[in-house]
Amino acid sequence: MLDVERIRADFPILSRTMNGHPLVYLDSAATSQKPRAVIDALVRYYETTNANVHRGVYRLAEEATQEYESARTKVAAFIHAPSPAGVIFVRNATEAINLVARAWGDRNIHEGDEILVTAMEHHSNLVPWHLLARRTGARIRAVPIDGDGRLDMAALDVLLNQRTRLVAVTHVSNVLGTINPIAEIARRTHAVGAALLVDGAQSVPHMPIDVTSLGADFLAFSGHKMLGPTGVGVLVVQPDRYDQMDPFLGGGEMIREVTLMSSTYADPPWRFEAGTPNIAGVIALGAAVDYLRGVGMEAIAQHGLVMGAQARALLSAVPGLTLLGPPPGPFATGGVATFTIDNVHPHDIAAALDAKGIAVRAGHHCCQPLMARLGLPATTRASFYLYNTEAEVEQLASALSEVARTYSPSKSVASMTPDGVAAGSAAPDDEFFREVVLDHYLHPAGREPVDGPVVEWHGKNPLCGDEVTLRLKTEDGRIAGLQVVGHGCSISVASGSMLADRLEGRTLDEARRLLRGVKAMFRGEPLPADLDIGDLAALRGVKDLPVRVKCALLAWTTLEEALDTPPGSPQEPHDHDHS
Ligand code: C6P
Repeated sequence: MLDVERIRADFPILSRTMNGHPLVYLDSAATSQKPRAVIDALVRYYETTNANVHRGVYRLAEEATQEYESARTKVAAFIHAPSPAGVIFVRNATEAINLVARAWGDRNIHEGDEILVTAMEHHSNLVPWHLLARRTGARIRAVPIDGDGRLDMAALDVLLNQRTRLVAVTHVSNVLGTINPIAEIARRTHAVGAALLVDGAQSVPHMPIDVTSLGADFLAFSGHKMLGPTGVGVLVVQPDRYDQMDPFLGGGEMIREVTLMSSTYADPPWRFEAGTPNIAGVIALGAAVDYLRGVGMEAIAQHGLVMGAQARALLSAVPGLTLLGPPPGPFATGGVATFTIDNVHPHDIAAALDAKGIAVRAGHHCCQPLMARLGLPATTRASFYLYNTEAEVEQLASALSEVARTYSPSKSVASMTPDGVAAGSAAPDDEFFREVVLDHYLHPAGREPVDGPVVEWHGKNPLCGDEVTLRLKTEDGRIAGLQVVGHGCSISVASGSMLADRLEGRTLDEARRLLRGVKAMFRGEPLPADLDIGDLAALRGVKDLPVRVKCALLAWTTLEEALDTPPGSPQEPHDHDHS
């Protein structure tokens, strides 16, 4: 059992308040908080040891080099790499995977070869392979998941074949918490002669890892998710794969000898660390590893299971809430609780929680193919780490119950509670904002169909899955009919409803003028004194929330395109992306 109160005392940020409440940080899967020991390591390096590494022939530079290389030894021991030479420092897990795609992939993957990914991969473990496939003519194939959010191992067997060169799979899903059976996947991958890359971004911070017994040829992870600073990540390479890799970035540090016409290269890992590395970051990552080992990775994994189980029990009692992924245990870490609530957009959930000081992530979590597989535009995710308490999970559950009540279709606006509100932290104390936005959200205007010839435009915000379709009928320079349909968060739907409200029956010039005014308002610019924006005034505060400005503008930028359509042009549905 962890002494969580003692651990919390090591994390200065956890004593902050947020929107008048103690901060409840439930977004460690995005990035973890940092203990004092890590912050001190950064500061100490700059105050006492700052010099470039592997270059200076003076004592200070030797000290810096020694600390940098000692962090490499710590990281190697942490994940049981065969030797520190197998540990390459990069910026993050994303760069680690891209390094494999370039240094190993460009040399070993050819036209007609197959790269196997899975339906639960983060974009970081998809896009580098898309790019590689484009460069080489290789083919991407994807292992599906089953209804419980687990990998379909029978499908893996069907997909693996003599053309498979690489299997790239996450160890733990950042959305579902699923733990993939890596050792078994490695056995099957190696049986067809392919290599295995494991994305350890969500596993290395949360459980004991032995890269060799996992059977991973490559293991990628990020320091910032395991108490370390941002800007430092790790690629672990098994020794027998080094000879299959070409240098990727060229420059200082990675060379043995350079003439004007050619160069030879340093041994790994330095061959893959061109230029001055993130010295302070690497040293502080070493401090993070010390901290995690001091607490104990077994105990941290156990704490994740306890948090996850408690979250599942409490959250499943929230009306309309559906949890995704397998329950914590052998098939899931418990480090994440990802869910949807009927009739409430994830952005609204996150904003309402923020108003209570609770930080969670909402959106597609950089897993758009997984969202498509689940049939969801977005979800909300609470994620836990060693400093989270059972009391925080209780706070989360009770705040979510309030959110569910606020959005229940039978809810009357007048009886809303001040905090658990749609618009949430856009203006947590602004009653006008809350009431007007929620009213438009629950009873949107402009839903009635428009008869006759219309111009139809479709707008989408892929960040959160918000969509809107405008059907516009014009007669004699006037808007004779306007239908606004779609789905999205409260701000996006309310803004579309206000648009319909304000524009029906207006001239096209008036519509353009209002459109310019609304765009100016979201840029924080003053409005012409004679421009009456009606309920739209309630959205003024959104200008301070850049992510939500996109939600608020979606219907308006879609309208702009509809208005700019030359008369007589084909009235075909048209997709436009306003991300
Ligand atoms: N996932 C999340 O909120 P970087 O950005 O390179 O440090 O990590 C990328 C990455 C790769 N794989 C997995 C499984 C991940 O979860 C992440 C990062 C964060 O889920 C930020 S999108």
